[in-house]
Amino acid sequence: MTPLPVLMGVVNVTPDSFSDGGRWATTDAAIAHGRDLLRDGADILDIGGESTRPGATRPLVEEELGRVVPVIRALADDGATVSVDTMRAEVATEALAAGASVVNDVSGGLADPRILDVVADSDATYVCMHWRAHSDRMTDFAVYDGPGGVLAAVRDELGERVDAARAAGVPDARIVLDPGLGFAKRPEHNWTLLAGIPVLQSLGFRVLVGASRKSFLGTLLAGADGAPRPVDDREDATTALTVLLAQQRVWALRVHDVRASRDALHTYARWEQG
Ligand code: PMM
Repeated sequence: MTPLPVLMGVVNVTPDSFSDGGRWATTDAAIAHGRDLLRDGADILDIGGESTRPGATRPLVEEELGRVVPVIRALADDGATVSVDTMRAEVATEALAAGASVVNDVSGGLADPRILDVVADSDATYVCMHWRAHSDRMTDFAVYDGPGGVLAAVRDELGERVDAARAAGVPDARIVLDPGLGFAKRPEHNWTLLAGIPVLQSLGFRVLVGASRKSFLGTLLAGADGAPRPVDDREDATTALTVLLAQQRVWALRVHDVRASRDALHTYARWEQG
């Protein structure tokens, strides 16, 4: 059997993330949450200090550093594999020095191109996500009118980001691609991208997907009054996607409820054995 996806557990050290804003906003709460996720079966912990929910404004670099560095240091000292969710070269540098081994850049090097040099000068894995604009403006960029629609655009734009990473000296083996669900994407774009994972895999890189609790699931599960399903009630849909994406042989899944996805993968693995 091909390997199961790696589970990346989310630790948002932010007051305002859409999925869990404020719940782990202090250093101690974030460290304790990271340890809980490890016990639940996380393979990687993804520590972020900038909310990317639609409309969010950016923290100062000092604020972002103050949020993530102590959490990364503590969890890396525990022996965890730690990822930093940042678009900033300075934050990536400090995170790697504190023990992170994955740089998860939701802008794919567009927000701060120097981050590619930081990654090239390290041994870090680079998660290169499809992105078009910062969160305060991204909904204006959710337009995919070209030939092949959203799937061709995301494939081609990720290909351009791969070229930039290669030019900075990042080897292919350290690059992971991510379609960036919800980032300048409307619900129908997300579903098209999920159905087109093999097209993105055809670029020849590992693929990571972050679907957990996102608003397109809230739209899918809207009540009879049209109100989206609240963010804390999208877990069953998220877990269904965990199984479907495991069948697609993605390399990693970025999830909030690691235990639910771990149980789903365990069940899937047993099913595959027959
Ligand atoms: N989504 C969010 C944040 N970081 N990183 C990657 N690689 N892929 C994603 O889809 C992604 C991400 C936003 O979700 P959150 O507010 O729950 O962290």
